[in-house]
Amino acid sequence: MPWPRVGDDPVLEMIVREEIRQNSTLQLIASENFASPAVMAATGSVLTNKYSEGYPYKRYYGGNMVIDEIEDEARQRVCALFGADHANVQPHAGAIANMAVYQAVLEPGDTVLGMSLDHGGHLTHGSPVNFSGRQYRFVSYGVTASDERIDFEDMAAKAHAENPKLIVAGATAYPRLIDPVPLREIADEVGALLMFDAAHIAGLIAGGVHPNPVGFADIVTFTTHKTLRGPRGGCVLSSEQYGAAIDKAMFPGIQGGPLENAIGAKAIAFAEASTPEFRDYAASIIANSAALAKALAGHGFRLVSGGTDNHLLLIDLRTFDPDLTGKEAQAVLDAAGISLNKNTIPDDPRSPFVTSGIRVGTPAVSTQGMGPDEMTAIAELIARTLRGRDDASVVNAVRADVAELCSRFRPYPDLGV
Ligand code: DSN
Repeated sequence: MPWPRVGDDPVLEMIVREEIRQNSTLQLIASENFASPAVMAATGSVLTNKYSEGYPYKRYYGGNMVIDEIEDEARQRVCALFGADHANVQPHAGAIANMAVYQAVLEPGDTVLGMSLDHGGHLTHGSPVNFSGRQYRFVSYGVTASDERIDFEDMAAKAHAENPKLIVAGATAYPRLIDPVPLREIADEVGALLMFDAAHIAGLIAGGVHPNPVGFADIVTFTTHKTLRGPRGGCVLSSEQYGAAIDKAMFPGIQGGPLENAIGAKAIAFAEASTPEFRDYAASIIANSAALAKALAGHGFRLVSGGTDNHLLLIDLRTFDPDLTGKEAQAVLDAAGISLNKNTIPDDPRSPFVTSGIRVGTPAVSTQGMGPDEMTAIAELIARTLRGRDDASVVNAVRADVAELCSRFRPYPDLGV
């Protein structure tokens, strides 16, 4: 049978255009990365053809002898990587991983403590527009007004007042290290379970530059495609005590057939993340964030919390230009070949569709091998674009400089042109 090739289907040509975009523009979205060719080969492999509902050696379909080996290998590798007892590698996404945990340990209406979305949490940490906020009684904690770091005092007071069954830690737009020790202490004081959503920082933990919540949290969830640099997907780690309930919640509770192509790719990513090279990579993410923070502050941007300990920076644009919104900044930077996202800052006076901030991340540029000198250059490109945002010649000149920079650090030299 003749399979379609580039030229037969416009979508295949669109994929080539996306390869060119990724090779020639700057990817500063904090939750994105460049997966290795091995991870992408597994994602695009024949594993996509297989139905394997169930778990290794307990499937509802035949023909799973190889698939069982692959999924079991993924589970063993991720347990070894993070020192966990039990792993479920089937979640299609981080949101599904969190949903399965809630389904495993909560009843509808139970009280949960989670970080508020507009202080850096996640939709699944209790946003009223998300299933989490609709099915469970979430109470939010956030950051202090003074130093914009997690307000552990307020979290403890709320835990004592509300008696939550579960405390959810973790964030998507928080530039500081999250220490699992005070979280465990607060959970123990009120007899709550502790779930740590490590989606953003899983690679920093695997690379040894952030503390490992396994052993402190009862359950750890994460995505595999952010700092961990694997395929898109999720994972849940737990002690054996919660393993069976989480597995049952994932399948048959929520998902049907797992994406075994993604699971094969996860296994490869877990092996990649256990190498000394990955530890160097994780350290470079942190060093690059620090360099970018310093350079951006030098251009007049205010960094939420005054800096960064991780892979991202949250920038309050108002000191740079009080009229500049995150929405406008994202659009003009896109035109200049710099991809990032608008983001609310704590207690943002503007709506989440407009925002006063942008979020900037270093995982992808660090994968490309860029270092502190390139971070200084990127800060200058961002500042130049935003200062000259009304002048197309400025934006076009930056776009040319971005292309020149990226031509020296192409993530996929064999793809696109
Ligand atoms: N979309 C992810 C992020 O950008 O942080 C969260 O789900």
